[in-house]
Amino acid sequence: MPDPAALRRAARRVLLRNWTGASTVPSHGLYPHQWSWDSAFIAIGLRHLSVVRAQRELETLLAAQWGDGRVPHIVFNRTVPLGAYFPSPDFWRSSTAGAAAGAPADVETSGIVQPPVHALAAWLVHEADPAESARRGFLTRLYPRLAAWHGYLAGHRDLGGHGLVSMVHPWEPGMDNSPCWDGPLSRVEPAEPGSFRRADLDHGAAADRPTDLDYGRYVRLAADYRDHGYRDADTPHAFAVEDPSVNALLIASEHALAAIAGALGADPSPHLARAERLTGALVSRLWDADAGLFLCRDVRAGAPVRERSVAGLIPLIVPGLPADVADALLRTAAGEHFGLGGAVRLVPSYDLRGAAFDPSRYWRGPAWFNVNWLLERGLRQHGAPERADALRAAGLATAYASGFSEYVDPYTGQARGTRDFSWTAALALDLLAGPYTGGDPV
Ligand code: 2M8
Repeated sequence: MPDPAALRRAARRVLLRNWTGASTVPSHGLYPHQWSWDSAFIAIGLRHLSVVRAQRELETLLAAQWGDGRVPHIVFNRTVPLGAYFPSPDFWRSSTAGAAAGAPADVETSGIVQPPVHALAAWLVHEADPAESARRGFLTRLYPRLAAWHGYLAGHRDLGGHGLVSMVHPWEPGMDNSPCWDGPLSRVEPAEPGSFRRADLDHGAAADRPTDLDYGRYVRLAADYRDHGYRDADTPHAFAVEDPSVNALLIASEHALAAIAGALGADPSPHLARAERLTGALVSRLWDADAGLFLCRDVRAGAPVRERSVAGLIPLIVPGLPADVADALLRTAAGEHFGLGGAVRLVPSYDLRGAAFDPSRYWRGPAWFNVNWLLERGLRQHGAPERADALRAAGLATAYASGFSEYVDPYTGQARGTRDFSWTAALALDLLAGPYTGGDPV
């Protein structure tokens, strides 16, 4: 365990350096704009440094919400040169191509989404200083926006027709090049290699990043969506996947919305009812008892994706999961595929025994800090406090020793991806502040 004061100082320095005045970049070089689920995790850490700044982080993001309720996965900083990140605002063209879907006119954004961690983050930020939150009307301003965001997902994204939310681009679940997407993505015609220029390879090692072929397919899917005005009903959505992690995060956030409604004197019951419906659909549609974890479902093929991704363990954060399912998840986490408490320092993003496992490449094996933070909460919530304590200690030690890297080799803890990465620093601060004791809605 690193010296807590030194860790806190170092994490604080990362967050101060990555703060742009209204929000935080994930990293100045590789990701120089505001990202949706990054900001949620960042706010959870920032609340330990400045509650006002944590509130601002979420409010800046939600100010770019579209009229149809979607929260875009990137909010572009107009002072950053176009070539600094691809796809840039001139690719997405949100203010024009997305106008019919209600894209804001005064800010450029992407047109896809990321996992809905925001209501959970808002609740945790509120709880850090409820009096200050009430004084500034924080929840009052955020509640309708968060409710509209969940409304967009429920109303426009149930592409499978069974009550779960589908993601329509591999960037949406946040685990960009997970082996779970290989099958569904193989049906997508890649964009011409010469038709775009990747900016990520200017900052990251090619062996740590997705391949060019993957990028060609990402570009094709995003361009198709844009060319259909980002209207879900009109877009063919060649890629549509029900992901257990995204749906679990929505459930957790729906519980948080219920708590927010309660704090505002509004009726929490619609949120609790939706959380319950989603939990039922998650278990009946994505649980695989033989594998002992949740599987993604390829909505276009109408079949489960038979790959073990850490996304299948994230439902541990869902309160009210059936006890036999939670017990099986705990066994799977500690088994040969994920190695918790045994072979690895931190839980990998993908099956240690899987054919596609690669300890260095992005979401195909490395351990990520946001995922391990979620699992730490899930373990604590489902009666495995010793395992949670050990994961917390490993998370803190590895975050510090790796220079707050974006991801690490799960076996060695060696830094991978970019350094001084915001959510790694933020979530280290949150872990440092003390173990979650079960008082929150999730
Ligand atoms: C990564 O994704 C972006 C695209 O959104 C990229 O590769 O350029 C992912 O790790 C994603 O989960 C994360 O939100 C984003 C910014 O940190 O980077």
